[in-house]
Amino acid sequence: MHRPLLPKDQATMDAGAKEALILDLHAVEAVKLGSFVLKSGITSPIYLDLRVLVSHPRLLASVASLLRTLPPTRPYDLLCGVPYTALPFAAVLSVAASVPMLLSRYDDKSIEGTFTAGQAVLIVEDLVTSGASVLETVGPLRGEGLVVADAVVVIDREQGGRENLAASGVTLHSLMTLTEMLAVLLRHGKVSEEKAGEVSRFLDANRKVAVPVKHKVARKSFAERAGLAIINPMGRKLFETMEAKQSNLCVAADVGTAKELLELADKVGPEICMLKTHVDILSDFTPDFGVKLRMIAEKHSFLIFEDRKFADIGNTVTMQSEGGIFRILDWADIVNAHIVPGPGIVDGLKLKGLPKGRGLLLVAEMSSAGNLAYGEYTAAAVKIAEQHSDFVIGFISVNPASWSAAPSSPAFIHATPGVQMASGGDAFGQQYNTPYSVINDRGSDIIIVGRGIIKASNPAETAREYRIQGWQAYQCSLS
Ligand code: S5P
Repeated sequence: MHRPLLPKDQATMDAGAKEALILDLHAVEAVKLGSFVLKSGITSPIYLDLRVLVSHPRLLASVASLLRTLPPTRPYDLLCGVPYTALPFAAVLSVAASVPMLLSRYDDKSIEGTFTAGQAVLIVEDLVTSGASVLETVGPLRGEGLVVADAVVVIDREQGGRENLAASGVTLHSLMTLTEMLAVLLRHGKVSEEKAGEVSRFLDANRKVAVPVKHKVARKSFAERAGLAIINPMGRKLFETMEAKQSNLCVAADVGTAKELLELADKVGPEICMLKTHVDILSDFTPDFGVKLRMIAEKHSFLIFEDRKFADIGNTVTMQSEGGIFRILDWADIVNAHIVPGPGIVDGLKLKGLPKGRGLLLVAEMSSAGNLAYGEYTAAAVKIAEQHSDFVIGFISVNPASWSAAPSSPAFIHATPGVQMASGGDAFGQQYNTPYSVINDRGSDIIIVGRGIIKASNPAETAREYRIQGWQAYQCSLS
């Protein structure tokens, strides 16, 4: 871990160097006076545009070396500039201090560079008004498990950014405030008394600029997404079933016998879009199981998902899915697979599954405590799905809203296990979230409910309650 760079106190920063920088900024027209609408929406009589510094290497170097004098509250391992103006500041600082840098992309918020969760990142920014831009960069970094405690900035416009950032756990360290800058410009005759007064009055009137609330991007409806799943008939069918039955409930039929399973399927059938099976736990399995289950599925219009979680090389999974006692591909519409073996597992399942019109869910995340499916692993699942979007219909996921680094296409469906009416867990690390949290907060589409329904005294009635909860959460997420 890198120590704070030159741990000199801000107060002791060379006042001469700061004054020279302010005059230089004025000379290169980084400071403009007039009437300007800022990113935060307020109209300002002063505009600071530090982008011009890319044309002045000497000034760029001086800004970077002055930023090095600002002591952060904790040591850091990495630097990350807020796009775009501060990127060259961070780059120059990175080279001068030999501290590696990350690039946070402005468009999709993905992060370029090498890092591990738990490392501390120092944010580098040109100006802070409300702090919104800094927070837009901090969010995805924290989403990757990185620690962000400090931001260094050239100019603090003193308009609430320091307080807004502190409220989000980020301490702001500025080279100068707008007031300090104005005082220097006034002393050197670069601004009139009248203009300086106008700027001070403006600052006094705008001490608290709130971070603009980004409007939640409305999600597409299942009907719209059915239209997007053009090359994937099983994905489309699932979306259409959900829309037609107003159900995003999948029951996990984890019962011990085929007899119980078929009875349960008939009872909960009207409420569900999909029934999930673990065929290898049925003690009385017979070859006619699939035919019987398909009849019930047709009667109630739901899809059958065998939760086999294939995890072997392509050649083996081809045989496992088609043959053996269970002959899964004869009766299951959808199966799922881990991506541990790499994309060959999808090729293997696709070989026999695609001609039968079946679909595949990739296990991108898991619900159990301490599982290893996160970060790059999850992103790899998205990539594999995109490469096989004719066969992969979506994912087993837990928090797809957090996949900002690699968001999945709306043509893919997300099904989430670990759902009960109250959050909590079981004795083996299962972790439960509520239907509302799973669909509305975590951005999933389908709730997979096992014991919450099958252990209830009236599974049909309980399934109805879960269907209503899940569907209401979906409708809420559309508005
Ligand atoms: O990460 C996972 C993936 C799956 S498919 N966590 C899970 O719990 N599952 C399955 O969902 C699990 O095998 C079980 O069939 C169901 C959850 O059951 P419940 O009784 O805990 O609701």
